[in-house]
Amino acid sequence: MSAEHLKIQDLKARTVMVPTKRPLRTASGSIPAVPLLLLDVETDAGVTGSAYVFGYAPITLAPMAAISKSLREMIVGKPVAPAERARELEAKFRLLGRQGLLGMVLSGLDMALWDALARAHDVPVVQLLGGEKRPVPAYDSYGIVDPKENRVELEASLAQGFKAIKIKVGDGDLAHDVKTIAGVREIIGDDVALMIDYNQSLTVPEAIRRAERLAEFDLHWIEEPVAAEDLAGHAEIRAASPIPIQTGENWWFPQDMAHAIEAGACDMAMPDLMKIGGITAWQRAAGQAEAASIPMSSHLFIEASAHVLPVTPTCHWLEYLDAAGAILADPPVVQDGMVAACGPGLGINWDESAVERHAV
Ligand code: SMN
Ligand code: MG
Repeated sequence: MSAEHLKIQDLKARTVMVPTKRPLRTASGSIPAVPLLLLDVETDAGVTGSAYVFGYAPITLAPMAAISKSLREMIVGKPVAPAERARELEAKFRLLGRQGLLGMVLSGLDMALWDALARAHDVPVVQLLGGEKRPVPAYDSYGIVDPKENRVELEASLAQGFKAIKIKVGDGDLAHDVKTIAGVREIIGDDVALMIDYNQSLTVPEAIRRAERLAEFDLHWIEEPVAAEDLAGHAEIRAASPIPIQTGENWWFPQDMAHAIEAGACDMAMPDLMKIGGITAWQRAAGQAEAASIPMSSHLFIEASAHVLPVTPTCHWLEYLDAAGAILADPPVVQDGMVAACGPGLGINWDESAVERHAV
């Protein structure tokens, strides 16, 4: 069935607050429950494409639902052609710019359109992108941890086969970070990769100071040490740091990625499927990472990330942080520390009773 003959019939948006299995505490604030916008693109072939948008804070949900309602009028009757819809909507909002809630909804729409297109062909999205459902190495992503309190959980991650763990740090001084990291390293051993994420909480001099002091722990990366938009700051830290610098979850569309690479801001990249512009834009970001020989990991969006990472030339890690599992009929599965794409489509099927229970 060609995309020409698959038309958008409706766009439905629902909002939920989803409990997370783990407290999502970062040095720049906590997310006690996950605000999600659920998008369903209904088509004239009776196929529905589904995706979700991560709202970060409850305040985003009503405006994003309202944006979805207005977008509906612009796309109903048009073909399910994600790249063409993205091109059209980018042009339409050129004066406004897509950074912020509009871009988040547009990316969610892009993911739902790719889901609909793949479902209409009864294939997983990764296959539509020319790839295979190759399992991708995943790291278990924690919030701020206390090695003593979280020992059992960390050991359970290892038992699940994870070969990498990320923890959030920066909630105290350097001595506190050293104590936490040493404690986690003692639990996971030297053969499991350990990443740390400062969530933009340091100054450049402090980040350099901490990177130098933490070199003994063989860290896999230091993530977002300073404000995401401080590319020069990231580059300065990277030049001084004995530990690779990771960033990207806050890049808006491939243009931001180009600026970061140009600034020499990072050794590794981890675009967020929602902020980078969905599956359509992810492919363009992946091309940039390949050209710059930068390993590329995902941020959140486990289900869709499992479809785009296998066709990402510099595929690195999939972040396993289960934001939507509580409202999915079949949440993503980790097999020996790897995650494989599920289909058809993105493999996102709502657990409707759970959606109802968590509706806001
Ligand atoms: C993160 C931040 C905000 C919400 C979820 C996750 C974090 C990460 O920066 O990289 O996991
Ligand atoms: Mg992060």
